[in-house]
Amino acid sequence: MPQNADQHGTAAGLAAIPFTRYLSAQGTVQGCLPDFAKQRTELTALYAGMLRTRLFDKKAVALQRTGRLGTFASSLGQEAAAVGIAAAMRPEDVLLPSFREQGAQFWRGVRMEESLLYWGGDERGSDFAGPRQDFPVCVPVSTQYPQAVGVALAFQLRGEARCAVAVGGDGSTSRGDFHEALNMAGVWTLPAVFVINNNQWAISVPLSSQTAAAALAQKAVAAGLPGEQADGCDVIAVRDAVERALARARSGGGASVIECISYRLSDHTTADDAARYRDDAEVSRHWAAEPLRRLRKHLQDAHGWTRQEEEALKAEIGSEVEAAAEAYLATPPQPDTAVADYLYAGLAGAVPPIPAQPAEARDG
Ligand SMILES: Cc1ncc(C[n+]2csc(CCOP(=O)(O)OP(=O)(O)O)c2C)c(N)n1
Repeated sequence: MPQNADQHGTAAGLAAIPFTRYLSAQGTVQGCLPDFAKQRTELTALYAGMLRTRLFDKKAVALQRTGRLGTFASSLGQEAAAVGIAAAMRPEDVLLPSFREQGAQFWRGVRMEESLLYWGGDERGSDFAGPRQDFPVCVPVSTQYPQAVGVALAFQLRGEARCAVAVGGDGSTSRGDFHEALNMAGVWTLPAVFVINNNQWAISVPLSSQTAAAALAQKAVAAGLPGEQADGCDVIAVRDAVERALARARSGGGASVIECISYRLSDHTTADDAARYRDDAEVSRHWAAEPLRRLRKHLQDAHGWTRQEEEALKAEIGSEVEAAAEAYLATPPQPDTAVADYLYAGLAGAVPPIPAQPAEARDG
C-alpha cells in the first residue's frame, strides 16, 4: 500500500498515478464518498457480494481438502476487488476473468455450482447459464488481455456501447501478452478496462522480485493509456475507479488500467503451502485491513448494521453455499471422452493422416 497517499491523491513519488481510497484500513471514511456509497442498500449489497465470495471460498477449500474438488484458487482477502469490478460493470459488458475472480462471476450471475463444476474438472462449469458472453476462467497467465482486445474491437466495429473488462494478477503484467494488449488498445482507442489485481505475490515470487516498477499501473503509460491505483481492499474505491474507467471507455475515450492493491491471505492454490516462502507476521498484519472487516465497520458506524443482520445474512448465504455444494456433488460426472468434446467441433478427419517417413528421416 503506498504510504502518504490519500483519496484521489498521488502515490508517493508517482506524479502521474492517482490513488483512490475511501475506507481506511480501520473502516473510517476518508473524503467525500461517491453517491452510490452513501446509500445503505448499495453498501449492504456490496457487503453481501463479498461475504458470498468468502463463504463460497471456505466451502470450496473444504471440498478440496476432503477430495471432492480439484485444485482451487482461493480469493481470500481479494473479495473487494472482484465485487467492486463487477458492481461497476453493466450486464452487457464482458468479463474476462483470471482464476481468482469468483466474486465478480457470482455478482454477474455465474452460479456457485457452475464454479464448483469448473474446479471439479467438469467442462460444463464454464457453460454459464447466466452471463452467456462472459469468458470462462483463464488459467494461462495473461492470455485474457489480448482476448479482451479482440472483444473490445468487436464492440467498436459493431458500434455497440459495451466494454471488455480483463482481470489479472501482478505476475501477469510481466508477460508480453499484457503489453501487446495494452499497446493495441491504445492505438485503436478500444473500449476496454484492464484491471491488475495486485495481491503482492505470484505464487512464491514477491512483487519486489517481479518488477522494478514503482507501480504496476505505470505500465499503462507506455501504451498511451491512463493508469491509476485503487485500494483493492476498499470495495468503494474499486467500484468507483472501475466505474470511471468504464464511463470513459463507453463514451469513446479508450482503455484504462486500474491497479487494485490488495493482499493474498490464502495459499496460492490448494496445491501450495505459502508458509514455506512467506512470513506469518506479514499475513497477520494484512488480516487487520481485510475488505469485509473494513466495510462491516463502516456499515456498523454509519448505517447501524446490527449483529442480527450480520447473522441473518451469514445464515442465508451459508444455505446458498450448501445447496450449491449439494447440487455439484449430485451432478453425474461426464464421460471420459468429454475432454475432447469442447476442443474440436469434430475429431474425425480433423487431424490429417501423417505420411509415412523414409527410414533415414525417421532415424536422423
Ligand atoms: C502462461 C503461464 N505460465 C505459467 C503459469 C503457472 N502459473 C499459474 S498462476 C502463476 C502466478 C500468477 O501470479 P499473478 O499473475 O500475480 O496472479 P495471482 O496468482 O497472484 O492471482 C503462474 C506462474 C500459467 N498458469 N500460465
